[in-house]
Amino acid sequence: MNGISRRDVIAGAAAGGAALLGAGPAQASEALSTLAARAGLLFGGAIDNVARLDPGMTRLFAQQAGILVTENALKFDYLRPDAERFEFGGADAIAAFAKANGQQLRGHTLIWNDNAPDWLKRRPGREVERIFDAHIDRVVERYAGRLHSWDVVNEPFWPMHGKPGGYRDGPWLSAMGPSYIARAFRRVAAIDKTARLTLNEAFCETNHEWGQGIRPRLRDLVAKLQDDGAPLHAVGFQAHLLPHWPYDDSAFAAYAESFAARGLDIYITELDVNDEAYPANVAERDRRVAKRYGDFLRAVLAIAAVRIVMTWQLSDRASWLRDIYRRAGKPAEKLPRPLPFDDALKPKAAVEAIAAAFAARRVTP
Ligand code: 9MR
Repeated sequence: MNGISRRDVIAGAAAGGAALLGAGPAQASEALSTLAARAGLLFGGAIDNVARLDPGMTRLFAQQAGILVTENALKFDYLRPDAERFEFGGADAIAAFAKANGQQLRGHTLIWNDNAPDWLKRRPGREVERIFDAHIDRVVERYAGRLHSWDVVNEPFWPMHGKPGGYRDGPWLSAMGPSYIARAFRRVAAIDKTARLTLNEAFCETNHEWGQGIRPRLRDLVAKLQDDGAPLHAVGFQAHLLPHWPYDDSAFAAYAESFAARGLDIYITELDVNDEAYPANVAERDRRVAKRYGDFLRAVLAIAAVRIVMTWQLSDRASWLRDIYRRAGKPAEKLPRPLPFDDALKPKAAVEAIAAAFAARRVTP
């Protein structure tokens, strides 16, 4: 992509977006949240406080999203810089933003073995258990009755850690073993009577060995939680799609449907498309990304139990993938374009593909 400047990229995508939606920029067209509602779905995206303080981004979220999710603000390490403090400012600001815009809000994520702060890692097991219970009580009480759903536990499995059962390693697993999962769900349910309690997992969408390793383990865990009477309402599939890995969307949809058959809702919680393997040409890259969104959504939206589709942020400008590739030294013009809206917040081909998948949904949820 030598010779293509950032301005060219933005101008090209903006022109493409306007043509795709026919009626001009996204602002003038029907919002994805409106199109989703007609398909019996909530559509939205992850937001952090950087995006919340960016006026263009806040307009985009207000226009397009019926539901938001805290990208980082409710994570343990963000809330708990040290053992004594709870820093609720970031999460409170996002909750207030959602309320002001009439949007629902998902809490992400209460318990995750990843990204534990050092102060927690140094505590003995008994103390970690006490911190776990007290953290859940304090955080869940604060937002009780205000959240659409909680990702109570995020990414329970990471077979690459080599732990028995394929569980993700970290302070909660070390202190309590896998029992921390049911314990978290029970504790949240005792406090928040309205949030849908969700188990959120990564990589189940792919046939890559990571997905193949996690899928049966998640299925068995959910069965056990339900057999034990743990309060679980939904399974979240993140869907950070990596098109250079193997996929069989119908096989994934059949897998997801097996949770629906157990009475659970299905949420697509963190959708984006890593365009690393696609051609450098921006228009072609955006076309391939759009096709991937469309193919994936058409397959999963055939499941009536799918209630939510959320992308991880809305605009390429704030994608987590940008940070990763920037740190890896990728030149600006090769940074990923994984989201429905471009750097200039204009709709890309993916918006049309998502809209078409919503319009084509033929289920009665
Ligand atoms: O997008 C998030 C990034 O800003 C954070 O640095 C990172 C670690 O907290 O988490 C990213 O979000 C992840 C999410 O919480 C769980 N699924 C994978 C997401 C992308 O890494």
